[in-house]
Amino acid sequence: MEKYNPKKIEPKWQQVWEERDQFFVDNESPQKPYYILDMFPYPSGTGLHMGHIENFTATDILARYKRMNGFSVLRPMGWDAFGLPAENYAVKTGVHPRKTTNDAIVNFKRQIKQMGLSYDFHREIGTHSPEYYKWTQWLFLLFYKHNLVYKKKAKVNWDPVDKTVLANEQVLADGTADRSGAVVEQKELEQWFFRITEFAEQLHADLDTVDWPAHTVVNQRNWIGKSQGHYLNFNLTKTDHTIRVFTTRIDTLMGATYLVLAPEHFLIDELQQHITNWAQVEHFVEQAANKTDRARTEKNVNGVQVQGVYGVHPITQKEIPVFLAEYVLLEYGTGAIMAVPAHDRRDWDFAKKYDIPTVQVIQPSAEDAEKTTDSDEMYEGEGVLVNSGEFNGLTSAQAKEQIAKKAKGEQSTNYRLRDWLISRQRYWGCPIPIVYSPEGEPHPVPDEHLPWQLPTDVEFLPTGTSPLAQSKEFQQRTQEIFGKGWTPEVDTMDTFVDSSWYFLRFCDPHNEVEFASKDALESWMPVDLYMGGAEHTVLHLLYARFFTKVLNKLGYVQCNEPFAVLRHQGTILGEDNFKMSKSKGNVVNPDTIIEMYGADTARMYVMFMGPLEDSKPWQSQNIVGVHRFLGRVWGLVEQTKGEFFENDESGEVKLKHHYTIKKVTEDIENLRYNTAIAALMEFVNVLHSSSFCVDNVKTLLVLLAPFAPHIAEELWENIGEKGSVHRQQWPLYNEKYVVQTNKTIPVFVNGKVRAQLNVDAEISEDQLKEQALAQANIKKYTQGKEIKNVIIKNNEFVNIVV
Ligand code: ANZ
Repeated sequence: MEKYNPKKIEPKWQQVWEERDQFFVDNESPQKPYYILDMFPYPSGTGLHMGHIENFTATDILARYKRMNGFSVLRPMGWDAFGLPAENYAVKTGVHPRKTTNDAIVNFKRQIKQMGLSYDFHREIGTHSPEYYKWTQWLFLLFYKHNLVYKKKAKVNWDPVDKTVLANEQVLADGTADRSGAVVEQKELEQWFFRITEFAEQLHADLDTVDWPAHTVVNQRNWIGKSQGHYLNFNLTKTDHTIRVFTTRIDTLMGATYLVLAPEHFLIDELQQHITNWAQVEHFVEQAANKTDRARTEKNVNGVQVQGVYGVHPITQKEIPVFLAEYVLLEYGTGAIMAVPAHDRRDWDFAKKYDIPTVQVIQPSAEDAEKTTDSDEMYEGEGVLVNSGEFNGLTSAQAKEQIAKKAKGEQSTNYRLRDWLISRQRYWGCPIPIVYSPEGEPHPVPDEHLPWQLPTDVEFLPTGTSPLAQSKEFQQRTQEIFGKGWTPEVDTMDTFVDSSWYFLRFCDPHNEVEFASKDALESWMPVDLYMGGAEHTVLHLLYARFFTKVLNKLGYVQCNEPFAVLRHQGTILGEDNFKMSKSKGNVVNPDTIIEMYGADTARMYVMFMGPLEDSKPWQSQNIVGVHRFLGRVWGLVEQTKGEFFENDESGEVKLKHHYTIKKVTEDIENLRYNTAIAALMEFVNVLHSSSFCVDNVKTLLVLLAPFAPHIAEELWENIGEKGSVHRQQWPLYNEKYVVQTNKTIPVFVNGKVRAQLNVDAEISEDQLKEQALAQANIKKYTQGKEIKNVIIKNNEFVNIVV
């Protein structure tokens, strides 16, 4: 008998699949279209990491399974190929980013093929290719035409080492850049923006329509930051000006003891003649201007009083002081607040520091008072009004209405979301297709000049201006086409723009007249399953949703949300339980694993490690176990080759056969691969210890095929079957033979056993609860009583607290 040798069979089948073009999927009337997408990788010089392997294997299993169930599966792969690492490498070594990137892509593809991943490489795209970025530019101009792109001077985070603008989330809490470590500066630059704020409400509301992990939805909502509140005007003494504030807590108005303006607020200059400490105010404004938003808002209560001017409380008509404070940001709400130190943590800290009176106006309910961890005097929740004159005794909700009426508050909804700044002063990105007339007016580059090519004659020196500005060819090209004195835009686009629409291009990647045809988009979109890491995806997901909504509104795509279902794989940690990192020396390299055990073992082990969405440590001895399992499968099938027994199976084998089909099917549908693999292992154990017929082996190989595609294909051939195992119909089970493994679960009411339930061992908690409450004897003990809690522990007992 030949031994299991993955080194021999894996390259063989990879070549056969490629020659047969096995994973090609056509756009011509696909049957049951199903779109499975991985977050496409940045092709880094270090190759695939374990996170990629986990992500791509998980979707590969589903893709292969879906094909065997008669679906036309769109499973593409491409490269998010523009970006800083390749450019920084060029700065250091002089090697052109295109070369570094293309070399990395070759390596990624080699590794992906070695893993036996079933991508349709006819649909490969790279965001750095002119065929692709032509359409990125076309989309930019479409947005421009519809007033969804604009240019304005903006204060930006400037990294003086990388010499580029950074997004807020690239600036760490201590005010340094996450990549270079430099202290980030603030700089005013003319920048291009996408008007994403116009879609804030839809981006918020439509989160109700997607099947995404709860914490990802929460992150999206937080980023959008919707809040309902009121605008309210405070008159000022000595002038006709008013301070307009935005507050979500107008019910606390009677506790407002001072007003605050952001240091950049326009009123400050207008009030200059009345301000008696102008020098102090001016100095404060200047020093605040150099700080990042984060440095200004985190644990910072620096401020200064604006002396000589007072606000007038709209209800009591009392004068209250006006301050400038770093924690109030110009860009949010109106850039001014009414401060209520008794009910807002930052106002509280600020008031303590500057000795401002505090008035408690909200009394928590007894229950809330118990829960709150706030200091005795500071309470941020809602409750009942006190010290509020005519409003005393009202609840916060009632008071919001009545106080708003009396103080002329205007109801309004606000969003924390800002417009998306897309200009980058870098080379390795998509050129912004804009040229300037000699007068400096921006004009779109006409469609016939797209792709507006990225020039190649640039030096990779970070000078602080965009590298494209040094390209002679770029300047000449612009003058030749548009005329003397015309100049090109030299900034490139944020690479998030490239990845905001790539999933649309995959539907129709070779289209030369449209970014994708309507038919193709209608066939495939939205993505049925989108899979990728949970980290760093808030913005990508938001931007992709924004693009989809714009294109939906303009009639280009039919769907309103791009990703119907989203799942995140958990992080694979090093053997030492720490995040894999070079410095810790705990990185497991996929190439080494394939070399040692083969791709089938690597795939199966990574899926067997634990629940897909959990983070879990690599364990060398366990991968050996998985490898041994595949060896057992090999031995079992080889040993019995041609010598199958009659169809008269022992009862146990038959039951296990049907049970395994059911279990593996349901587990794959729910991405519970670890338990599916465990079921396959049990099945093999039973087969080992009994006599069985050929049907059992066929079922085993078909069920194994999505997980370990090479060995399944080889053994399929070895037992004399025709055609690819991956083109077999997924097996069906017969309910009749699926024995439910039942168990008995005691049901307690207030700690006393009142019933015994006989249920399927895998019953869901909800069903279990329902069944327990429906028992006659349980009803007897719960009737007419309030059910306070139903505790279910690992489906071992139910305890009802009344
Ligand atoms: C009075 C008040 C009393 C507030 C209270 C809170 C608690 P969200 O929910 O995030 O929208 N605020 C408004 N504009 C601001 C700005 N530009 N910079 C910093 N803070 C600002 O937050 C809205 C609340 O944040 C507003 O409600 C305001 O403080 C503050 F017991 O007004 B509140």
